[in-house]
Amino acid sequence: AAVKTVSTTPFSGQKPGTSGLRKKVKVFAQPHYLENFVQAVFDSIGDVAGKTLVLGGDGRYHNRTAIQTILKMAAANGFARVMVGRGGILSTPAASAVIRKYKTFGGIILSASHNPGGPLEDFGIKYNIPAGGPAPEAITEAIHARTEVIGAYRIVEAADVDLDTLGTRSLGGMEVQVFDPVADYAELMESLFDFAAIRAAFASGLRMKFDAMHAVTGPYATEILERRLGAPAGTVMNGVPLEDFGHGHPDPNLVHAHDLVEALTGEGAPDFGAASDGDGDRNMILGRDFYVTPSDSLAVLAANATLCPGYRNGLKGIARSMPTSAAPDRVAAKLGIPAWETPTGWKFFGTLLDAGLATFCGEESFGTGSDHVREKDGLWAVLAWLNVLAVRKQSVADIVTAHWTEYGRNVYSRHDYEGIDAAAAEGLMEHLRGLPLKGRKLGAYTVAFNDDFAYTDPVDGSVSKKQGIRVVFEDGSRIVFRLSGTGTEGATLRVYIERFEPDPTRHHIDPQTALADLIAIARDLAEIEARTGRQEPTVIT
Ligand code: VG1
Ligand code: CO
Repeated sequence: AAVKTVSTTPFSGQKPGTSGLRKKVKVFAQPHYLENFVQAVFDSIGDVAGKTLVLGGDGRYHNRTAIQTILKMAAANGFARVMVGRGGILSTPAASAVIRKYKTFGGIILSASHNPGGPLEDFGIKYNIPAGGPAPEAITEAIHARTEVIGAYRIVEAADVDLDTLGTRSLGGMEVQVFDPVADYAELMESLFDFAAIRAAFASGLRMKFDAMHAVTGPYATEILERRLGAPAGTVMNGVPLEDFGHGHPDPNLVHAHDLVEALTGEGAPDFGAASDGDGDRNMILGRDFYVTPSDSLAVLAANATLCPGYRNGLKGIARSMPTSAAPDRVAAKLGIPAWETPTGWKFFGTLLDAGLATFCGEESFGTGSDHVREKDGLWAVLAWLNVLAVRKQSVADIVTAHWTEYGRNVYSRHDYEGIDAAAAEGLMEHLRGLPLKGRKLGAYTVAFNDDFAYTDPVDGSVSKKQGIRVVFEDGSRIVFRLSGTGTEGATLRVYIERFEPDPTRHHIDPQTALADLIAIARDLAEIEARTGRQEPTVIT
């Protein structure tokens, strides 16, 4: 096929955020928009000639169209082979696993994660490096810089490739290998967890619901939970991936995964519930009438890691993002292993995992994972919990409350104000940045220090600034303010609130009650209502 060089002009704003470039489908569908970004990626990652690329996405609207374009551009740019998940499907953690297993020159993942999909909704793209993780900031900055000066892209003129039949075909001299997106991933999970114990637990009556939210984990969960582990048919809900996620918001939290929350409520509810997001990297964990915060989930899994065969020899360290609660740090201290605190976004865990400084990682935003891949991994967390439940034979609630009794409880909540005016949001952050708070008394709390979190990567020395305003009190309580880097409309303010409660008689108190005074302080301090017009957050987790 003929290679065409198409002249183009730069689009402004092709700057990857917390996890890749996310925009409305309408933006991506403009002529040259996707092409410019993809060419900028190929121009920024070194010599691609003769290399292999992994390609796939969460199945949302525009996924197949984008894949056809990227295949033709990969061929024109000299790649020898592209491995595509059948149907264009590949969860984010499965993409990471496949990049690592086949030692490819990285991969391109098409997803806007938990953001809604459809012609009027969101699309996204990101490049993952050969280690399997999201490109670090140096690379995303180079890609962005390239998009600002790009003058041409290369593409072959050829017919679309069949993505639905397994096997290898040729595209302009390049090999396109359509592979089973589930098999390698399922095999990896089987190598980490005690499938025999989990199978026995299901056989003796453990009941579970997994909500795939009509997103990418449907086929993965059905294969692993129902086929390989013998959970009854119907354990997986909403298991067929749809281009618009059934008009849903594929975000596994208490607001958007309401079907699951309802299913886990009341007498006769299953023992265990879990959900994952659009691209399969997030997880929410529920017991009967019990919600496990992602921060607690990481702490509990770390404390119980040796029950899972893949982690029988213990953990090298635990890493968490800065706004994540300090519950995992307490486990690390007890285990005598390092606890790391990184900026928000999985890309910051990569160097720690590569260097063998951490084994488990997590974020308060429903992200949990380990060194088995370089992305957070929703089903991994679900299987880790199943493994722990199968061995300990206790309820989710009993395991978590026993954990709090042993370690104390880091009472935690996040309040999101979505879709606020971008200028107002910037103004609010600027206002907080300048506040002289050290030593000031706010209600019952005295400010120990406040800053804008900056991080120096302990492995490669790279520095990331302005990663969130921290107000830390003398008793260790914290309020953190950040603006989201994944949204596509206006701005989203995230307020993270945390207080340590050592007293077990107070562990049952609802976090919104236990944190009420800090929540009020946060609102006052940031002047949220005056600056955004909002009296209440849109989402509380
Ligand atoms: C959010 C979360 C962050 C997560 C990121 C990508 O980013 O807070 O912890 O890593 O989403 O997750 P932000 O900048 O909107 O707060 V995913 O599942 O969208 O790839
Ligand atoms: Co995601």
